[in-house]
Amino acid sequence: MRLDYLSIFPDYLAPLQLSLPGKAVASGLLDLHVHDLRQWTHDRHHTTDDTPYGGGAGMVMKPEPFGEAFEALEVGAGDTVVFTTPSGQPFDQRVAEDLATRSRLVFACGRYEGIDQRVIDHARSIAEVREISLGDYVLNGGEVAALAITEAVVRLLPGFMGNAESLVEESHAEGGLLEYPVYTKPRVWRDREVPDVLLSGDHGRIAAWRHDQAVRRTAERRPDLLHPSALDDGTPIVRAGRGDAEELLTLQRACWVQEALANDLLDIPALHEGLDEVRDWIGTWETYLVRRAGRLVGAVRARLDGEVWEIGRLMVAPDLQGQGLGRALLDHVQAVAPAGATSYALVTGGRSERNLRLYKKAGFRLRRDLAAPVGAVTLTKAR
Ligand code: JCZ
Repeated sequence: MRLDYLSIFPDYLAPLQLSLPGKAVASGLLDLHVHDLRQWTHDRHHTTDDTPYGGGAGMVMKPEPFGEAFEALEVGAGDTVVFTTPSGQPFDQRVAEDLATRSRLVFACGRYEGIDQRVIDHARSIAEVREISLGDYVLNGGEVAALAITEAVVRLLPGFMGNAESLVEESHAEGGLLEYPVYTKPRVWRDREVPDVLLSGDHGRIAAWRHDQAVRRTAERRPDLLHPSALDDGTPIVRAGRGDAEELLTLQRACWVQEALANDLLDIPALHEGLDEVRDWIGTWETYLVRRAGRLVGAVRARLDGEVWEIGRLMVAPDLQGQGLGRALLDHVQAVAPAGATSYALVTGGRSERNLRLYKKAGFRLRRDLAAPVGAVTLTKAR
């Protein structure tokens, strides 16, 4: 894996050369490059920031040095550019696992009030972009967040410090529970004894005690992890029933407002649908849903029209887009197509770049020769 870091404080990232990533570099597993962003400035003062348009406190990072850096480093298709920002997607083990599959990560570390938005938009046009938050607190810059993300990702790489076994028994792999408490010698320390069960030699009792401790801790500290939907890994996709109509209508409104804005269309039929229409289509279309923490966050529907498996209303809650939920739903709805289907078809906004990219990645092709509503396009794929 190749890792690049763009920062005006490259010394902040010095720990990367030591420690765990350092060993992975020595072994050839990692190709790691820290860059001083100021090398892509041209004025005497190596300026990387300027005052914000529209006014307001603080300074904003100028776009040009980042643009030149992307060019000099040949950032392009297949690369993932990571912007660390408090307004990004919360970082967790799933995100780390996803990033660990990439061949190249480029960390753009901001300072001050952040980076000119056009840098992120531009990066999205040349590579894949992830905006990631370490958590709901504010750091002075992106460097520490980039370090944390790096450590979480690098330890997952196949071949890193014989991780194969050690990763199996982990906190968040362990049934989604927090870790049980651990003890070592001496058996008595400052009048505190190691729990007897751990000295019993009874592996069944030990496992049961540890599990019980893990559940207690989780209930006390992280009740959110005990929610039924947090317990299953992966993305369970379930068939919708009539009782899902209210939530589906809410999701549909959120998604179609966004779709209308993206396509400069104020009038999209789906925006005017009410509960009765949604109940109707749950009855006539096969509809599939994804929930997160009990909340409906994604849906898709399909029906057979002759030999065409007509897919529609692929919706992901606006705050959870870009995490692969749309792709998971799209893959699922294709997988459940009946035997009689010989092709898939779907309609989407002609200017919904992100939707079009998703469909094209999934093998769908634009069909200008086929009819579509105003502002929309039809895409098809052979089965
Ligand atoms: C740039 N301030 C980049 C990220 N989770 C989290 N907290 N704070 C950050 C962050 C703060 C920043 C910059 C200027 C990331």
